[in-house]
Amino acid sequence: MNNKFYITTPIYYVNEKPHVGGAYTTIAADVLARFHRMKGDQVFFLTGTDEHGEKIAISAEANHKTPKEWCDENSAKYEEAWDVLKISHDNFIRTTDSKHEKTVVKVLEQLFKKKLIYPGTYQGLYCIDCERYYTPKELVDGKCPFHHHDLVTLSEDCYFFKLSAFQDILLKLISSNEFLIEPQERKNEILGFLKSEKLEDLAVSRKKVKWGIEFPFDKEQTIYVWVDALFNYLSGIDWDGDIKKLPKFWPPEVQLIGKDILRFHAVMWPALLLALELPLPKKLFAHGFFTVNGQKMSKSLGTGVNPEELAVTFGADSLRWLLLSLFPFGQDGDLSESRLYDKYNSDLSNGLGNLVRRVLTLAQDGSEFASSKIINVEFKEKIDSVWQKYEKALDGLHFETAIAQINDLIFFCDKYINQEEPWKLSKTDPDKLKNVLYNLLESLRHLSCLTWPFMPDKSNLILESLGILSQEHKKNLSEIKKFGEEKFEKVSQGKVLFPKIESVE
Ligand code: ME8
Repeated sequence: MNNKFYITTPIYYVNEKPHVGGAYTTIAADVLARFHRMKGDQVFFLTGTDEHGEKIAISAEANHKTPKEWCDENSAKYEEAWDVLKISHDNFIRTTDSKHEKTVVKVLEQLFKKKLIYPGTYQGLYCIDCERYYTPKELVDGKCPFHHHDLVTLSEDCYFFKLSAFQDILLKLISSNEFLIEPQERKNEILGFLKSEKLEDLAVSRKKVKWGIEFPFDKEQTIYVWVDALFNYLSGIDWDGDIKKLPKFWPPEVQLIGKDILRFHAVMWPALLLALELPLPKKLFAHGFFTVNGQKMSKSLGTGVNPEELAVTFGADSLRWLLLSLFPFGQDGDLSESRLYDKYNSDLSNGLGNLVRRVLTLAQDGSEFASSKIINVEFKEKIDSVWQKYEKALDGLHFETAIAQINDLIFFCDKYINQEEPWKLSKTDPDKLKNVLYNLLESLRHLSCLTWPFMPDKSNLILESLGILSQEHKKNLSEIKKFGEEKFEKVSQGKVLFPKIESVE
C-alpha cells in the first residue's frame, strides 16, 4: 500500500525576490518529496507565494503597478527560480488565487458562526515589515526584533479570534507529541512560551490594510494577512472550506519552516485548525537560520543572496547538495563562499565525480562483466548499511547525515580500487577484474540512486552512462536496494560530471 506524504514549505513573501533562505527550505522539501516518491509514496508537495498586505501595495505604487500586477510579476520570479533549482512541487499556490480567497472567507464565516470571532478594538505596537503587532516584551531595545526599527502605535476597530481559549489544549498536544514540533529546542521554546505567557486573543482583521481579502461581515476591513496565508496549506490541496469534505492529502506529514515563523505555525495555526475541528499537521519542523559569509542575511536590507546566481556558479544540482551538506538542518550555520567551493571540490569534483570517471574508464566495454555474479560480501554489507542509515537520516530530516553516508560509500569504493589495483588485473587475473568492476559498477548504480533526491540530473547522467536509465526508474525502492542483480551491457564514458571550479576570490 502506498503511503500518502503531504509536505509544505512556507509561502514566500512576494514583495521580496527569491532569496537563498527560501531556496534552502524549498530544496530541503524537494529532497524529501523526491525521496518519498522513490519509496513509492503518493506525494503532494506544496509551495507558493504570499501576496497580501500593506507593504505590497506600497511597493506596487512605487513601481507604478497595480498590486495585482506587482504580485504577478514577482510571483513569476519565484516560479522561475524554483524551476532553475529543479523544485518538483505539485502545486504553486498564490494567495491572490480566487479559489484561495473564497476558502479563507468561508473559514472566517464558520469561525464567526461558532462564536470564536467577535468585534473589539485593538491597540498595540505594529511592525509594518512583519505585518504584525508586538507585545512590549518581545521588542529588542524598544525596536522590532527582526527589522531593528521603531514600531507604530495603532488603535483600530477590528475582529478578534479567541486564541486564548486554546492555550491548554495546545500545551497538551505539543507536550504529548500529538502535534510534533522538531527539533527538540524549538518544541521547548514553544512549550516555554505557552507555560509562561497568557495567550491574548488575536486581531484577525485590519481596517488600515486595503490590499487584502475583504472581511466577510465588515467591508471596511480586510483579513489579517497571516490568517489568510496559513490557510494556503488547505486551499493549496483544493479545500473549499467545507469541514465535512477534507481533501485526501490532509493533514500534512511534514510542514517545513524556518525558525523565524515558528510561533505562527506552532500556536496560531494549530489553534485555528482546532477551532474548525480539523486534524493538525503531524510534524512541524523548523530549521535554523544562516548567515552569509558571517553576516546576517537581511532580505529587507537587500543583502540576501540570489540562489539563481549561485546555481550559475555551481550548477543547480550541486547547489542543492552543498546547501544541505554544510551544517545540520535544524541548526544555525554560516554559508561562506569559500566553504561552498571547498565542499564542491572535495565532495563532488574529487569525490563522486572522480570515482564515476575512474570506474567508467576502467570499465570501457561493459559486455565483459554484464553478468558477472561473484559478489563481494563486504560490498553488499556496506551498501545495505548505507541504505539503512540513509533512510533513517532522511526520515528524521537529517540531510547532512544522509549526504555523509553517500560520501562514506564513495570513500569505500575509492579504497577498494586502490586495494585491488584493477588496472593490473587485466594481465594477471582477468576473471577477478570482471568481478571487481562488476562490484564497482553496481556501487555506482547505488550511488546514483542515493543521490537522486539531491541531484536528480547528475544521478540520471550516471545511470545513462551505466546504460540503465529507463529501467532503473521503473523499479521500486526494495528492488533498487538489491545488490548484484543488475546487468551492465552498455556502459559508456559520459561527460565530466563535476568540473573543477576555482574560487574567484
Ligand atoms: O515569512 N536562513 O515569507 P518569507 C534560513 N510569507 N532560512 C531563511 C532565511 C535565512 N537567513 N531567510 C528566510 C514569510 N528563510 C511568510 C510565510 S507561511 C504561511 C507565510 C526562509 O519569504 C525561512 O524558511 O519572508 C522563512 O521561514 C522563509 O524563508 C519565508 O520567508
